[in-house]
Amino acid sequence: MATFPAFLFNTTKSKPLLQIAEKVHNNEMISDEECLLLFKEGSLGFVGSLANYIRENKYGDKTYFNRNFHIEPTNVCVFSCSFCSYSRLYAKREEGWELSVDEMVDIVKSYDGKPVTEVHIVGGVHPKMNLDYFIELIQKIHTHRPNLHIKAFTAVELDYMFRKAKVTREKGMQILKDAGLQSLPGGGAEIFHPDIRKQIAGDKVDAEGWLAIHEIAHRLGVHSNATMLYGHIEKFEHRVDHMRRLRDLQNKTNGFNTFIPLKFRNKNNDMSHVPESTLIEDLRMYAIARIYLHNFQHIKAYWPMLGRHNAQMTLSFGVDDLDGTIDDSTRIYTMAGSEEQNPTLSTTELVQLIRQAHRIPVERDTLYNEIKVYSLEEVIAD
Ligand code: V47
Ligand code: SF4
Repeated sequence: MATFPAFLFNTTKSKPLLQIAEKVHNNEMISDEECLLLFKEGSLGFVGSLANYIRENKYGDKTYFNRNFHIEPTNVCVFSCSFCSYSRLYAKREEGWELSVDEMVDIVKSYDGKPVTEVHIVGGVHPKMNLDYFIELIQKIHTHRPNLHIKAFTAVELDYMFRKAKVTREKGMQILKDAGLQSLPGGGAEIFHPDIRKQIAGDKVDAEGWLAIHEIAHRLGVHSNATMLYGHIEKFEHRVDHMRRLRDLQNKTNGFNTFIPLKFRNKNNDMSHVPESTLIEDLRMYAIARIYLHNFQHIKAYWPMLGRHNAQMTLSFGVDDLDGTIDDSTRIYTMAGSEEQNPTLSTTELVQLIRQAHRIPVERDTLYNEIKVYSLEEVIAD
């Protein structure tokens, strides 16, 4: 049991903030209004102390990571999200790539004998890569390495795939599950509120569609993650609205594994004029997510986009999980201006990063079953 930061009761002057501290102390959920108040008035020290208490109460010093690798089938995309530095349908078509099923299976084969537990497959929405194409991909990967957990396709990709194939979302999801799909990643959520969504991602699946696809997946026993793209033109109200919708769905299904706040990066996209959030805002975002999303077991930081040293800091602000190991060759963030131009870390380096933050590294599988707890002295073989 972690010790509650009781000094907050003496040092906090604002009565509404005190009430929030009391709720956290009593393990009660906070309201939307209280969440908004945290965004508007909660200092980094205040929200950080509460979030760290919640995190340590749940896991102590344990910090999770998994050994995964990414496959990006294509960066060609029929949509045109204004924050995206990645899609190459209309502009710079010559920089587009399209992998064949066999090329992707070859990538999987290149990890034969390596101790990876998950493949994460996400890309642009290619007009010609259809449901049959992806069924074949999932089947071939699953046949080749049945123990490799396949986490694939955002709700945006799935919505397009199912509509094109003229199958219901239920049927489409069942077919992919039968082929070997086991989890959904959390991308494509961006900001749910229509006032913002129509400005930054107006032509792809809306909030209701994104949530419906995740609900269907959860009902079929396919767990998923949830993200939020923050720190651009949205207001704090939109962040609260976004997290409320996720919290409500989680109350219904309990199918989300983790929440991943994604910091907007402003290079090489149509929103380059929008300044990026500061580190203080980033840490407050993680902490407030940990406080508000009481029914989410995990809060994850994706270090390739935050930068490894900033990601280390989030471990004191509510985050219990660091993503991005082994050979994270995803290009979405390097293209969007992350300072991590070479987003790969060996397991040794990731374990060191966690230890430097005075936490205990724990390798997990996709569903957060613990594979290995690393002692402080142990030397790791990659
Ligand atoms: O939906 C795109 C984001 C997401 C930018 O589920 C950008 O385990 C910042 O969802 N600045 C895709 N973000 C990546 C994603 C993800 C990543 C890691 C782990 C998991 C998981 C999911 O990337 C998109 C969008 O929100 N994104 N462009 C940008 N300029
Ligand atoms: Fe396409 Fe995804 Fe980029 Fe939007 S964020 S343009 S859906 S690749």
